[in-house]
Amino acid sequence: MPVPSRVRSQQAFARACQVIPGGVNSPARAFGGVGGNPLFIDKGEGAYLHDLDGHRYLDFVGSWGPLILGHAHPRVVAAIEQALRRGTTYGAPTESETELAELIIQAVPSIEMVRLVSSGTEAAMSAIRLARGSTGREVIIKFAGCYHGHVDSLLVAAGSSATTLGVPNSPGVPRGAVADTLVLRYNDTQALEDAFRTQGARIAGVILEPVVGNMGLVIPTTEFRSALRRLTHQHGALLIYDEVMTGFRLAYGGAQELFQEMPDVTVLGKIVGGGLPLAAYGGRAEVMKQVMPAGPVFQAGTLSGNPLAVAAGIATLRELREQAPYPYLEQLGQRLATGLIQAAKASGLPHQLARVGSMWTLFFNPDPVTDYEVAKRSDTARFGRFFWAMMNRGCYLPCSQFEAAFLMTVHTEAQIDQTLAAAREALAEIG
Ligand code: KE4
Repeated sequence: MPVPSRVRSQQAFARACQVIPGGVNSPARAFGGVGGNPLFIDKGEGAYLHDLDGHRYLDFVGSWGPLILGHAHPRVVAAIEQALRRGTTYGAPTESETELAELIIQAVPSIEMVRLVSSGTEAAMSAIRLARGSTGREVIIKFAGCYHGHVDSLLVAAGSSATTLGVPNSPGVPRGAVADTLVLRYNDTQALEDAFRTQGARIAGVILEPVVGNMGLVIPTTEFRSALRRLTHQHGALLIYDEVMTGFRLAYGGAQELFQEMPDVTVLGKIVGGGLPLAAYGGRAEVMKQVMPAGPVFQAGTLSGNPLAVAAGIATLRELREQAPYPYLEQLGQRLATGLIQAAKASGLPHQLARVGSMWTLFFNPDPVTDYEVAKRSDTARFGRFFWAMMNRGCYLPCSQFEAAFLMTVHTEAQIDQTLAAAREALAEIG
């Protein structure tokens, strides 16, 4: 397979490396897990990314999840343009923030009140502060391989690029910051029972990705999910669903709608901002009323509820509510998964295809991936070769085995079939 020239991206990367650490503004984009240099993007259009060298790619990253409607969706663009003409930010409340809050509350079963912030990290950080502040306790349980942004106290055995680049526990995170963070194995119900039996009275909250994207896709067992709800309820700890990736993705009401679960606090991001910097945390009113200025738990932000991001979020949620694209996304996901499994079987390569709706991962792993230890046994070198073989065939996948890929409402069955044809060739090539 001829490798297309990417000289403009290489020149842009070299220039960026002079002034930006690693040439990127987030390590997840650094291609550290697959080798080579990141592509520099000229534009996105619908299901496609265009790089500086004029190559077009079917996009299965969607900016790591936000772009469920594809790039530059007309309704989202129009909403941002309209808001832009009235200014970009006021540092004062607007009715549009209330409108987005109402949309979120209508959509997400467990949310009665919500605070808007600017990133998933900020939302997760605020959610654990709220858990500690509202319970008066200090221990937070997280699960190895789950990623909740780069807040110190959760940057322990974190997934996503903290794993891709092999730095689960980053320098600069002081021991004190993680002294009250208890890291357990995902899907390990016994370990969860033991933790609550021995330290239940100290546990402020448990935070998890209800379907993990940051180890690659990992699905919770029903036993694990019900133990989470039972034990947190029994011991007075808050159950925090980090739905930054799954919110509005797996269902309009997120994973908690899919699983019919009711966490105490939900963290949202990505889709809820329609591709602009906006995230949120919300939950039961009695808990959220602890947040300042209604209550004593501090949290603030200059651009929280930014009018442009709110406009993009409202347009996105309205489009999702009206179009209800989840059956279509499920149909596309089934088509893709079936074809990938067939292609991987034909190649004879050890593989696992994990999928929930429009989130999926092809693991190069002989064993079903149920937790971080298993995920880390995946053949990341082979994943890297697959990544580039697909890229050279016009398919832009997440640049790490430890990331989920995403489908968009603008993907078509023909594009899925095109992708499967590329995958058959790519798997044969890397065999
Ligand atoms: P942000 O601070 O990046 O907006 O959100 C942090 C976050 C929180 N929770 C979950 C479940 C997440 O997946 C994320 C961010 N996801 C990564 C990709 N897996 C974002 C990509 C990046 O870091 O550049």
